[in-house]
Amino acid sequence: MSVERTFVAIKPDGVERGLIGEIIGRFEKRGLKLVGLKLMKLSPEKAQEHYGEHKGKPFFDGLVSFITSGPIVAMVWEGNGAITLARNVIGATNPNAAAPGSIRGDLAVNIGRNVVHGSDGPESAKREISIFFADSEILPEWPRSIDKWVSE
Ligand code: D4T
Repeated sequence: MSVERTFVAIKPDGVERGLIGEIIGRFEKRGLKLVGLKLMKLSPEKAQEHYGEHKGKPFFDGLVSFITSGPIVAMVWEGNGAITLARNVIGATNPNAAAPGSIRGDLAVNIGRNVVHGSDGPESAKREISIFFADSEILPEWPRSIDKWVSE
């Protein structure tokens, strides 16, 4: 499994509900490495770009107004197979179907308030990281002392 980087965001509901520490802790504990982090308010333009694939769908306008309604926490996490791993930590899009133990399975009940986002593949990870972060805002490489205890 190769080392990947993935984009994860805590949505406004997660921030409002005081779940920032809880959510970041789950990725940390799993062993992923944080290489980018910022608290920000998303512009409608960036929100439409980020959710471009959903343009025209019935939930699109509500999704854009929700994601721009308050601060979000934008992050880049790195690790072996990080994209799939982060999706598993997050759980199914609809919290009703999300496995217990996942973020959505433990902390959310509604698809429109599912507290966190994670890239769904290598292309979207690359695209989303570039929407939210300048290259200079992400650590190029960060040798962490516990790395040898997380991956052989
Ligand atoms: P995000 O992108 O928020 O991590 O969600 P997913 O990657 O898990 O799911 P998605 O792209 O299919 O949906 C994006 C976003 O739209 C909301 N949504 C989705 C909604 O409010 N109603 C819906 O019917 C669907 C399909 C939830 C996540």
